[in-house]
Parts: sequence; structure tokens; C-alpha cells
Amino acid sequence: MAQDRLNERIFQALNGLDIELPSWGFADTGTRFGKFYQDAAAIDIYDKIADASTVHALTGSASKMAVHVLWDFSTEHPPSEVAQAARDAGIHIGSINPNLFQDADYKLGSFGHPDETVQEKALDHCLASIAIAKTCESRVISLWFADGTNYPGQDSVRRRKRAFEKNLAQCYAALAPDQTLLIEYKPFEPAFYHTDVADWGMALHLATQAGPQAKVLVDTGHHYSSQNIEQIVAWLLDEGRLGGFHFNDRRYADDDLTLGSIDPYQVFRIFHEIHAYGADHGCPAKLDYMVDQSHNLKPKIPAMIQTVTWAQELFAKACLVDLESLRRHQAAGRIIEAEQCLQRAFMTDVSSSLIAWRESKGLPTDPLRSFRESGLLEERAKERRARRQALGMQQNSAYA
Ligand code: AFD
Ligand code: MN
Ligand code: MN
Repeated sequence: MAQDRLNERIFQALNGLDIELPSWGFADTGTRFGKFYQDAAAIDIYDKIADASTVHALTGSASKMAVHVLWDFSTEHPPSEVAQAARDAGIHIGSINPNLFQDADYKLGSFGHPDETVQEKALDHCLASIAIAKTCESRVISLWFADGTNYPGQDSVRRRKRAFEKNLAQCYAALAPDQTLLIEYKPFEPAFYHTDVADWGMALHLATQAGPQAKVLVDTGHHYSSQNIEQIVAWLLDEGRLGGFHFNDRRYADDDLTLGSIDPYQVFRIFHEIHAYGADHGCPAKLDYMVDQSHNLKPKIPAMIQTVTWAQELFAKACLVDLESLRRHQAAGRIIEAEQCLQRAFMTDVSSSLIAWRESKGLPTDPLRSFRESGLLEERAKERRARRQALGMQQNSAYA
């Protein structure tokens, strides 16, 4: 394909790609075996906004930041103030994430808890989160439930299912006409015998029961290693129930590694399904692309820049699949030729188109290098280290 035709296709695709960053991805995180603190990690919501804004300023494709209600808002930093601070920084608040897993009351679940008063507490928190979304002018409330059990016989799966249906219906009734309720599934962790919303079928059922403004959120790390994620994406697209993604990569479980770091071809195949759907329907699917990653070892801001630029590159490659030839080969059963339509697009070097697109937007041609040369990481590390000392907070570990 001629370079100008390549650029035209890729520019059009990238102009429609906007990836929401997670506020929690900029703060210190760890595993149950410990936390490796980083001097440059965000201390408060305003640091997170500054860091997300930096990623957007350098990549041009990250204009929103997801927030976690309990971690990002407080009486001294209410939603209206945070939302304005985001706008002042050139980004805006994206999805609102209730926290239905940390409170001790949720030990036996939230929406599925055997005690109805705990279910009501969880429901009240979700209703408050929907109100926060309205204050932040956010269209998306994103629900993830840690609910489940650790042992056979611990609780009734069917009772819990019906409790979810009941509580989701009440959440749904509080939505504004322009809001979407995303229901995220996860096969296990922290529950280890059964998780109430464990797979895409359960999430699809709950979304369908709730109504047309409820859709499924596909977290790419929330699948068993052999699962065909692009098949799930194709089904949900075809049902009009794919709400969006939490992007990350995994080697073994919900590892929250950098998108594309383990299996970039799988990300490409997911993006191919989205491009093919858009071509068949004459317009791109309206999806919320979101990152859900926690970088315990990598420096946070560069890791998010790496995530967004990888997503741009794979999204650009996926839009190059020759869909007409692909359909002809599929219809004729020409397996190798059909497969090569994907492989050729995946192997296409799109770097000069990415550079041209970035230049057309006034963006640095190499966002990671530009960040490295900016000195921002060292500057924020120094400023935040001093602030942590003044606040008497945990300093960085030997692995900063
Ligand atoms: C954890 C959960 C889930 C959720 C995220 C943010 O596994 O992915 O979306 O936290 O709450 O990663
Ligand atoms: Mn997630
Ligand atoms: Mn997860």
C-alpha cells in the first residue's frame, strides 16, 4: 500500500482512538508480598491528574482519567473540585469506579452479601457514585465486584445471582439518559472458589437484565490463559453489548502488566475485530478504551506512555487488514491467504505513519524519549520526596 494511502487509513484510525488512564496507575502499588515505593509516584489526586495530563500531552490519545471513588475523592477534595482540576490540566474525568471490595463489611460480598443491610450499603455507595458521575460530567460508571466465595457450600450461587440482578436494577434506575453502566467480569481473585460475575456470559446476562444502558467491560487480564478474547469481543460487539476495555497484559493471572508486553498479536486481533465491525457497520463502535494497570516495578508515567504508544501502534496495524480480500478468502475457504491478511497487517511497519500523525498533531515524534529528556521524572521525584518527608510518609524502597 502506498505511504500516503497508509497514512490516510492510520490517521483516520488514530484520530478516533482515545484511551482513558487509571488514576490508581500513578500511585504506589504493590502485591500481597510487598510494595516497592517510587519517589515519583503520585501522592494525591492532583499528582495523578498532573501525571495523566503529561501522558496525554505527549501521546495525544489519553484525554480522560478514570477515578476510584474512595481513593480519589474526599471531603477536602470533592468531585466538583477534582473535575475542574482535571479540566484545567487539559484532560477530564472518565469512568467513575465505586469501591465494593475494600470495606471490612464486604468480607462476604457486596451486592451478593448474605446480609441485606450490607447489600444496601453497597447499593448506596453505587448510587452515590452515579451522582458523582453526574457532578464530574462522566458518562460511565464502571462496576467491578470482588464478590464470591472461597469454599464449596459457603453460600448459594443462585441466591447471589438474584441479589445481583435486584441491586443492578436499582443502580440502573438511577442512571441519567446519557450514562452507561459497565459490568466487569473476572474469573477469580480475590474469591477463590467462585466469583459471582466470573465470565462474559454472566456479565452479558446481568447487563441484558438491567437494560440497554448496561454493557460488558472486558478486562484483557481477566481470562484463563487459553481463552480466545477476540471471540468474546466479536460476540459482544455483535450483540451491541461491548462497553469497553480495561487494557493490560498477563502471563499467568490478573497480572496488570503493560498492554502488549506479553502478547501484542492478541491485542492486534482484538483491534481487528473492532475495525472489522466498524467497516461492516459503516461507523466505528462507540467503546470506552481504558487502561487498568499497576506498575509495581516500572516507573509509572513512562509505563503509561509505553502503554498508549503500543496501543496506537497496534491499533494502526489492525486498521490495515485488507478486509475485502479477507472476506473473499474466507468465503472460498482459502485458509492461508485469509490468515496472511492478518499477518501482513500485523507485520507492517507503521512507524513512519505514527511519526507523520504525531507531527500533524504537533506532538513529539518519540513520546517516551521526549519524556525522558524532559527531566520531569526527576523533577517530580524530588518534589514528591520532599512532600512525603514533610508529611511523614513512606519513602521509596531500594528498588525506586
Ligand atoms: C483490580 C480488579 C479489576 C478492577 C480494578 C480497578 O481486578 O480489574 O477493574 O482493580 O478497580 O485490578
Ligand atoms: Mn479491571
Ligand atoms: Mn484486574
